[in-house]
Amino acid sequence: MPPHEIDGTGQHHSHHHRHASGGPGERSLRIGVGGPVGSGKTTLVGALCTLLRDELSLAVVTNDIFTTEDADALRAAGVLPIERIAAVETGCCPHTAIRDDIAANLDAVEELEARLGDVELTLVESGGDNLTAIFSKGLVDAQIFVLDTAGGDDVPRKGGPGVAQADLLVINKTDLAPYVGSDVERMLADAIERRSGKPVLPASIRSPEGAAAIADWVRERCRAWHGSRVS
Ligand SMILES: Nc1nc2c(ncn2[C@@H]2O[C@H](COP(=O)(O)OP(=O)(O)OP(=O)(O)O)[C@@H](O)[C@H]2O)c(=O)[nH]1
Ligand SMILES: [Mg+2]
Repeated sequence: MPPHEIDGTGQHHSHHHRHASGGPGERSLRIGVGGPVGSGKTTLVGALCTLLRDELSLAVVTNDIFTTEDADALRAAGVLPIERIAAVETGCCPHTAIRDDIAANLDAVEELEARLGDVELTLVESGGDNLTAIFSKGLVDAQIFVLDTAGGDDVPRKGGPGVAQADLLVINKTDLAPYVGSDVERMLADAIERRSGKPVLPASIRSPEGAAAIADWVRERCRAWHGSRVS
């Protein structure tokens, strides 16, 4: 029975009590990519695919509320074979609660891993306002949070779970900072102050190479997860 389906007894079944099974080395490393609408999450996921696809077996899960636009964009860009990209429509079901999004995502991740067989890294892009799901340790092993200079340079100062807790914070669109009156140095300093030593990286992903430092961080996480299997 698919998640959320109601059976003849009127009972609501969902899989939200499930947790990710398998530990380091036993399945793909699952990394969530979250952040405000338009900050560059899909662009980052595409760039990471381009930079890492020759050395790692990759899969991608996208989350849109009512469409599959992000998955369509990545498929159209040809960053991975289309069968390695899956879309979850988070708003498609009348019973959707945030916790159920974890189950729908977990189903998508596990389906990709089972079907493709060899996945080493799965990137999960969260819908813009769907923070809880992407920060669940039941879904992903690590999180990247993407802010951008056009979203206002006071966002890192204001903090919040993405800024404070993500394993990697990206300040994207540094190329736009002069045009939108944002101070990148201040954004970086404010972010560092709120993150007790966790990394912060500036980026401008106008081409995949703009995500090179982020790809290095992902590569390192993958190496730690898979041990000697990834060289
Ligand atoms: N100038 C500039 N534009 C960027 C950069 N990164 C992404 N963009 C552009 O910003 C827009 C939004 O990027 P997306 O990757 O779709 O953002 P998103 O966070 O996935 O958006 P949603 O999924 O709708 O929340 C696109 O037009 C990108 O081309 C950057 O570093 N610099
Ligand atoms: Mg997107």
